[in-house]
Amino acid sequence: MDYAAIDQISRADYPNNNLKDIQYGTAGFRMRAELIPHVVYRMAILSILRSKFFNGAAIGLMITASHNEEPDNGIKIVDPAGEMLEADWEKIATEFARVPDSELIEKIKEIIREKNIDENAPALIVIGRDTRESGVSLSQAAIKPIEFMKAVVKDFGVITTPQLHYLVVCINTKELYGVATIEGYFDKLSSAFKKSQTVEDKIVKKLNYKNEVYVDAANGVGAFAAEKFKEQLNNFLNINVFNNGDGKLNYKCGADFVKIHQAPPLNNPSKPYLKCASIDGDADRLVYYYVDEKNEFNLFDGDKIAILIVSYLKELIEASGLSIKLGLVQTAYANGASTNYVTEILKVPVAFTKTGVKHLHHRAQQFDIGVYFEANGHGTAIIKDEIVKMIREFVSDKNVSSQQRCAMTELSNFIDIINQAVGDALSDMLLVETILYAKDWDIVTWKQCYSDFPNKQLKVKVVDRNIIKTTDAERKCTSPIGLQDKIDQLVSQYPKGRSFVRPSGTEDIIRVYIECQNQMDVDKLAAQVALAVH
Ligand code: 16G
Ligand code: ZN
Repeated sequence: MDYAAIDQISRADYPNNNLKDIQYGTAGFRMRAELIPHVVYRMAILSILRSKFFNGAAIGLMITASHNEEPDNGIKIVDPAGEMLEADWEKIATEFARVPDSELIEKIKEIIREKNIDENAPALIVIGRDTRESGVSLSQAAIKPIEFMKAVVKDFGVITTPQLHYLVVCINTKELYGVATIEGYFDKLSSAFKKSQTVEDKIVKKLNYKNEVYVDAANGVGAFAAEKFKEQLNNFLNINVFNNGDGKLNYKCGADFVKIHQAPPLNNPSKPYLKCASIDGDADRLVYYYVDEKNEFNLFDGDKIAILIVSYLKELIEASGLSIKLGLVQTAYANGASTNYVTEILKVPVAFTKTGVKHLHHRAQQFDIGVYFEANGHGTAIIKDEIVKMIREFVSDKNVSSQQRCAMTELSNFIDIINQAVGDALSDMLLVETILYAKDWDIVTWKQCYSDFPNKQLKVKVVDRNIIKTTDAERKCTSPIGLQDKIDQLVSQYPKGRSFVRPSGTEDIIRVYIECQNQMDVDKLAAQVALAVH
């Protein structure tokens, strides 16, 4: 390893601008783009070390600030199985980003010693970036340490976050999961999608399903991906992309805007009852919506998408006659009506975890098929390898009934449309369309599954948000003493009331969530809980 060169480039081109409080948060580092170059340079070094730690397994580096505004940028590391960086290394990442320039080399040596890394082991890093202009020079910063650390880089340029996760998994499974190219990604998902609509017995005329969707691409990288799917799926799904990059990234558009404002994005097509989807700036979040003839806005958030997927999977599993343990993972933000629907109507178990994709992902791995979604639209389904194998074998088993085979073939195709590595807005959109097609539903029928309980989220500014500590998947707070009792007492005055508070992992605020049987109660309880937090 050429330490002298690493040190010299660090001091000359990527000096630490003394950001003492930066932190590898729930989704990596995120800040103003001009502040981040040294963090990117250092994270590339760290990723190479991590790859050597795994004796050359590919590690991903995604340069994106997701739904943040255009002047921000960020970086996150993707582990070999396509998952988010392990918690232990998140801590190292934070320390490593903060060390002064003069201690950088010493820190690298310390990580090597402590993690018992073979300096001469091979290393491979896979880089992607979103459409932000700052991403060009930042990906150069990420490539810089390669030659001094005996590593190999595969730079895929502008891609979506889920595509990067997919590529990492493909490389590390020696392409068992899929072909490790962007074309491989599109081909895998598109052909499975088309196949799902050409399964024998299923080609019946659809009376309600409309194979047309309007996609708000947040003026981000998802626009390219959506256009590519449009091309590949031409007769199957008519994709109309708007906010396709001509406007400002994430400005009054995208999944985050639509979910928070409960309103359509800029440039929304004006016709009522159009089936619309909004994705975010790096295409890992999805919500659906439509506007009716009274101009009323109807949202399908992560909860509604999750329920559609769970109900479909449940039907297929039942029809197949196989014993497969299906479960849903949600966070405290999931609307209570959605949880009730899954447990009481679908009779599928629901588990809760803390906010943050990695927590949901890990919990979902405990089911044979685990579906997980945050209400904000981030989620996917994961299937145990042995279950996938069993399903595939079952499809070619001659002793099963045609009804069972049909269900298993459908399930087998459906699995290939899922990006199991991470929540993927476009893969999720194809899943939704596959299900709506299979059920022959229009968007209004989907809406009728259940109605959300009225709810509200507030941000409360406090001096130190870390005073609030939580337990039970963030549904109860343990500190400050007495606060939970106070909340319980307030909530008990409202029938079907629910409320929890937690410190945000991405902003310097406390988040307060309230749910009641009517909006008036929600507003009243919200004001009371916010006051209690102050
Ligand atoms: C991050 C998380 C997202 C979570 C959000 C919560 C990932 C990839 N992203 O954006 O899942 O909902 O943080 O933010 O894990 P908060 O802590 O400010 O509420
Ligand atoms: Zn995102």
